[in-house]
Parts: sequence; C-alpha cells; structure tokens
Amino acid sequence: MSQSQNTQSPKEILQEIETLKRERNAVIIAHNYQPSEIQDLADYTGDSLDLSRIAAQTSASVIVFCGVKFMGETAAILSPGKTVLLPVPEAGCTLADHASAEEIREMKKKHPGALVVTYVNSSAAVKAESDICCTSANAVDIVKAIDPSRQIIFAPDYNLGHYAAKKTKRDMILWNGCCPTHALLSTLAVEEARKKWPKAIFMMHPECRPQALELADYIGSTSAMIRYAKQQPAGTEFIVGTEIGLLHRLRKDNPEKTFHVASEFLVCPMMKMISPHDVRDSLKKMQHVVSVPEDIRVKAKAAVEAMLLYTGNPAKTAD
Ligand code: CIZ
Repeated sequence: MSQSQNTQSPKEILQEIETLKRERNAVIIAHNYQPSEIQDLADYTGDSLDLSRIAAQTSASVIVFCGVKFMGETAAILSPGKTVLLPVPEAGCTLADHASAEEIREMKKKHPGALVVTYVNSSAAVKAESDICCTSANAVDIVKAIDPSRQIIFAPDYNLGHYAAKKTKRDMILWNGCCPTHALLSTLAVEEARKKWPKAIFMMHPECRPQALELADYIGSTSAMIRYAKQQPAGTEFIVGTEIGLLHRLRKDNPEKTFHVASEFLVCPMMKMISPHDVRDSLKKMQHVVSVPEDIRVKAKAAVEAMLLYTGNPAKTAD
C-alpha cells in the first residue's frame, strides 16, 4: 500500500470507490451479514438469492460481490457475460465446505433415483451435481413442491434440512453439515436472552439447531426477517438469532423498534473479512475475478434455474 493510500480518510476512500465505479461501469452488492460500513457503501444489500438476481439483471459490466465465495460463484453462474469480483478471495463458507462434489456423487450412487436438493451455501461443483437448489427463504416451498414419491437428499445443511422436513412432513436424507456460527446459538443462550428481554419477539434463522428453533417465536431467512420486522408495530422489541450483520439493516429500516442480538457469538468471521480498502482495491486492480469452469457453470445454472422456476421467479440471464 502506498503512503497516500495509507493516509486516506474513510471519506476519501468512499470518493475513490465512487469514481472507480463510474469508470468501470460497476455495481457493488453486499450480503445482509456484511460489516455495516460495507452495507452502507453498497448499491444493493440483500440475501444471496436477491443479490444474484440483481447481478444477473444489472446493466453494469462489473459486479463487486461483498460476500463469501459461494455467493460470488452463484452470481458468476447466472451472469457469464459480466465480471464478478470478490474483494477478499479467502472469504469462504465453512458450511459450503461440508460437502464436495465427489461426496454428492457417492451419495447419489447409494440412493439411485433420489433427487438432490442443495442449499445455495455450496460450491459451484456441488450445485452442478444437484437437481435443484434452494435458499433458506424457499427451502420449505421447494421441498413441498417435489413429487412425494421421490426420495430427497438434502445437502449440506442438516439444520435447514431438518426444519424443511419437519414443516413438510417429508422424510429426507439429511447431510451432516452445519453453519458453525448459527450452531453456536445454544438453548441456554436462548433462555438467557429471553430472561434479559422478556417482551421481545425471538426471531431465528433455520440454520440454527432444531433444539434452539423449538424456542423461537418466528423462524425465517434474513429476507423474511426483514419483511416480518417491518410489519410489526412501532415500539416492538426483537431478539435476533442470526449473524449479527443483519441487525444493521433491521435497525436502519426500523428506527422506532429495538433489536438485540441473541448471542455475542453470532459473528461469522468470513463475512467480516472485507473492508472499504478491499472494495477500492478490487475495483482499482480488477481483482479477484470469480470464475467457474464452463461445464460446471452450465450444470450448476440448471439447478439454480430449477429453483427460480419452482418459486415462480425466473432470473433474466444472458444465456
Ligand atoms: O441465503 C442467504 O443469503 C443466507 C446465507 C442466509 C439468508 O437467510 O439470507
């Protein structure tokens, strides 16, 4: 880093980002779990599905994806003609790492005829081995829509699969992966938060463990929580059982309501890796380009598009 870059103020960095954005015809998108300063500098914030749709539909030629690797890959899968940049390439996802394409192939051999439903928190190679993807926002609807006579392998998140199985009364083969951040929300932590804020509505993400989910007032994805919180009257208090980054958006959208994080452990270190400097460097040096081999991209795109069709919301993509 040069001396002048070192001494730049936060405001100067933001100005440089704006200039680079115009020069590159770029758009910046940030996941709901990103640090607040990244959410604030982004053009759009949302969940991985919202953001991939935005990436596919934008007229910008460069997409700076402030999130983790699988999200950048999903955008690249849907937007082959655009350049997708991940400011910090080391930002991965432990949950996605729980399943490899080879393991999915082995599982399919063991259960011939089973349909593979894969959470978007998975690598492009795993998506390419899947029949249909889902997000935490639509997992229940996707499972519900599948022919009841078909066996389902649900990967890689055990907790989301368990939740979808319970809601749909389907007996599914569940993968043994989990998000280590959401798994940290213990029943003890839930009870302690309840004691501290007895009047609050407890919202929880379906990536939390089943025992914790039993104690929730409302269960939903980040986009569902954003919608639900908006619908509640002014003065409502909430305890939020998901990654702490979501509280920034919830508070911004609802200044007349109160939000508490359910546990101080709900911090995903991967989601906190990107700084405004990284966004600036990403645009300046056009780094780090997310690329998905074409044979994998085409197969993974079919699984992502199958999900978009099931949910009645196909993405407008280039090919
Ligand atoms: O789908 C996403 O973006 C994730 C990881 C969580 C959520 O509920 O939005």
